Amino acid sequence: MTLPPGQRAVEGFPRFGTHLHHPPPPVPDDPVIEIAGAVTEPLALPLTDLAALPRCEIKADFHCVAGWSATDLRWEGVAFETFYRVRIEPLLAPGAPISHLIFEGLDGFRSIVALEDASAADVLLADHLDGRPLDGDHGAPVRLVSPSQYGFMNTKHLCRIELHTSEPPADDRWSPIAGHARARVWQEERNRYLPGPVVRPVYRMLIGPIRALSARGSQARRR
Ligand SMILES: Nc1nc2c(c(=O)[nH]1)N[C@H]1C(S)=C(S)[C@@H](COP(=O)(O)O)O[C@H]1N2
Ligand SMILES: [Mo]
Repeated sequence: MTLPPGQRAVEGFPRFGTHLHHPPPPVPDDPVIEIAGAVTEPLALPLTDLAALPRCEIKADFHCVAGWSATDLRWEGVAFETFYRVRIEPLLAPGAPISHLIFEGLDGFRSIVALEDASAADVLLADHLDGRPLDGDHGAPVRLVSPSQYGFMNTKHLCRIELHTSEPPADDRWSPIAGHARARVWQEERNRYLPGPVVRPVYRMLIGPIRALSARGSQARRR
């Protein structure tokens, strides 16, 4: 098993995120994905609509920028490329060449992903993990899965996709640990300003505390 540079395999699949100890957001009774930004008219797409699109399944490792990797996860859902072509493209304003998308979660988390990266064949709107519906820890009711990009691109609890014709400013752009704009794992694009290998040891120190806090808010733990 080969992992991307600077990654170490962990046992299982921990809950992890900037949500820290906060419990997962409640899933609305009738969840939607809002499509907004450079569209002729914003739309709230009921999640039940995903069932009308062809299903796909991938097996992939998951890599957090802090340095842990969960291996051999089986995700099911709809290929993002399909969703984009069938549900988003018809809404686009003419002459609005989309370059970036903002994926937003019910907890307010956001990831800014280049359309080129989101269009890769292994990028999914996933609603199942290892044969079971996605739980709160891993992003219920649906999350973005982009295995070739670090975890922070993989927005959980997805509720909104905003379309942009140029790169929007990142929320964390002034932070010394600002995430890389592409965040490709095999290129080790961890940090916006510094090379991946340089930030490895600093990021690794964050794993313990963030993991412990995230476990405190875990759905599994409160069951
Ligand atoms: N909505 C939301 N999505 C998120 C996060 C978050 O805090 N909130 N954290 C990101 C980070 S940093 C990582 S590593 C992965 C972790 O996914 P997991 O909790 O399923 O392991 O989710 C990403 N997506
Ligand atoms: Mo992460």
